[in-house]
Amino acid sequence: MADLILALDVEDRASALRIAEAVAPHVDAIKVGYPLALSAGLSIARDLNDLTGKRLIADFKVADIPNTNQLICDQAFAAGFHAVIAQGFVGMDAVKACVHSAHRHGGECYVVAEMSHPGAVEFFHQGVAERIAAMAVVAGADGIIAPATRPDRVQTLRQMVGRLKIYSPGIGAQGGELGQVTALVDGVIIGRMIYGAPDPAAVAREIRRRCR
Ligand code: NUP
Repeated sequence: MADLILALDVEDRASALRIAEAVAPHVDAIKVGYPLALSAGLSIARDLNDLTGKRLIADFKVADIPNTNQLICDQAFAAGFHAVIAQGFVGMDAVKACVHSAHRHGGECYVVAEMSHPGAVEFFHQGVAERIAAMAVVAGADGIIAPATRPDRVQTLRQMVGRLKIYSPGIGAQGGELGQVTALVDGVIIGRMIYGAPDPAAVAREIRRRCR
């Protein structure tokens, strides 16, 4: 059984709120990334909270020095997010700064171990993703992000992280198939296949049924 996380990558507040309200009964969490945060501002988190009551994940792929990472994560949690996504390649100290911020706020931190797009193989392979996943465990992260576009890699990374959560993007628009990953992961992150559909709520309902 995997959770369904909506990637709400629309670029205006009105569409975001309309889609979120319609889809909320059929998803477990909502992920906000740069497209929406930069267009609508961080206050979108409070609006989504009030409207849906769902867990909100800030996908800012935080990737700076430890001090700046902490400041970024503190802002996200102060705005009302419940979890942040950080990059792992910046190293243990920078990841720990995100984890500590998250846990101080009663939230969670997920670390990108390997990305889902084709170009990710240039730098995330040759053992890098495995090292990041292992480091995420030691850093105390709550989970990792691993690519639904490469179920074999999700399986490999599962061996590195044990019972840590794995959230997996890449289904639908990026070519990944739901049926190949639901049994391997704790949550699937899906954007365009849901918010780009004529009836986002109907699509989300069906995906969630298949995640159960
Ligand atoms: O490796 C990653 N791949 C990925 O697609 C890490 C991510 N955080 N994402 C995000 O997941 C991406 O930024 C987008 O918000 C979502 C996938 O959206 P879609 O391809 O389903 O539209």
